[in-house]
Amino acid sequence: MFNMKKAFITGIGGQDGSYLSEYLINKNYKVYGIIRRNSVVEHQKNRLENLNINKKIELSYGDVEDRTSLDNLLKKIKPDEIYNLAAQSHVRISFDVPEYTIKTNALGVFNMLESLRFNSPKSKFYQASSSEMFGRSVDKNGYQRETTKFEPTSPYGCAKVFAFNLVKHYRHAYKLFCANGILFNHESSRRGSNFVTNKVIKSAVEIKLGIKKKLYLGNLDSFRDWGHSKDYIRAMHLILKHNKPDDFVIATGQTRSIRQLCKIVFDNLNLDYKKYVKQQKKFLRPEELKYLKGDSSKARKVLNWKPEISFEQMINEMTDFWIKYYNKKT
Ligand code: NAP
Ligand code: F7E
Repeated sequence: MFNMKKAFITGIGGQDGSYLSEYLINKNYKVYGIIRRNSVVEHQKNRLENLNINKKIELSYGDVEDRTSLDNLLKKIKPDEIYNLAAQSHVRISFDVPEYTIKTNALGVFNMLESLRFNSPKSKFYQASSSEMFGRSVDKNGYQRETTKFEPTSPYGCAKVFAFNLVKHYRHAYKLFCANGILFNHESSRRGSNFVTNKVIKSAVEIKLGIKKKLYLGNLDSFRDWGHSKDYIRAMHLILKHNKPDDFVIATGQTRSIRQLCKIVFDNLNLDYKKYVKQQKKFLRPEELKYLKGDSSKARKVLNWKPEISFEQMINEMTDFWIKYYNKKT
């Protein structure tokens, strides 16, 4: 018990937070996290509830917009590692709630860094930066990498760029161990079902089972580089294990359009996606990020990281999840 490493995770109840907790507990870490108050108590720890690690995590109420809660916890815990995963993480919704998105995703990071600086300056800090920061920008050879300039196309992306720069600034100004993981899209059966992969898969299964007739989507012609969350949380840990704070792109290097995603998912269920997929205006964005394909050579070389779960395995895992979900219900 004596030499147990301590990790503090914001956004612990999210997709990545829940996988990261499991991963670190298996590595013998003591894991702390903050959750927000929810008026439906049963929803408070939804993703953590059924995990056998639930009892091993120490949860407190907290919010990255509430500096007092952060100060109290960091002063007491003095974690070895801090993973700042808290965010309003839905890009399209960031156009509906830009102020809340900016407060959490930009000012929330400022609160975390200030709290770290004054209460636990020896902690290593990981910031959940995003490929959404690249926006319109693609290098000539069709990839985005650490040196590609940022041209964000959403309130979400703009807030993440602010946070990215602040993290670098605190690294240089105060000599703190502050690192950015620039993660491309990553999915799993724990992904929110209003993100495109899980929305397409859940709906395709519902159509197969006769629960639903059509699937309404927005832009079918944007491209994304999709990996598995389990591979990406390993990268977060490696980034903090590295001997110096730095910034790393984490991506598979493969890109597919939403249309291709639909074809693959529906084909797997012996359905013709063209019969069921319709476009609806309300799912379009005021500005779209059209194309993402990440070059993660730096992480592969320096951190010895590479993705282990293929796109096809991920799609199968997510499809099986929804089939089992509906089988249990009937
Ligand atoms: P997620 O499932 O949406 O989880 C986000 C978590 O943040 C939720 O538990 C949420 O709590 C919490 N949260 C929101 N606002 C908060 C606040 N003000 N204070 C404290 N907690 C707050 O997202 P994810 O997919 O796990 O992503 C994790 C992080 O990586 C996010 O920062 C996201 O922006 C970033 N990222 C994600 C991807 C991706 O493809 N998944 C790619 C690049 C970067 P509630 O449950 O109470 O809402
Ligand atoms: O959209 C298109 C949509 O919402 C992917 C977040 O984790 O990754 C994620 O952001 C694409 C876009 O993810 C629908 O227009 C079409 O081109 O699954 P998404 P995202 O916006 O790429 C980045 C890296 C993050 O950091 C974010 O936190 O799919 N699309 N029709 C649709 N998208 C949604 N959600 N719903 C549709 O109906």
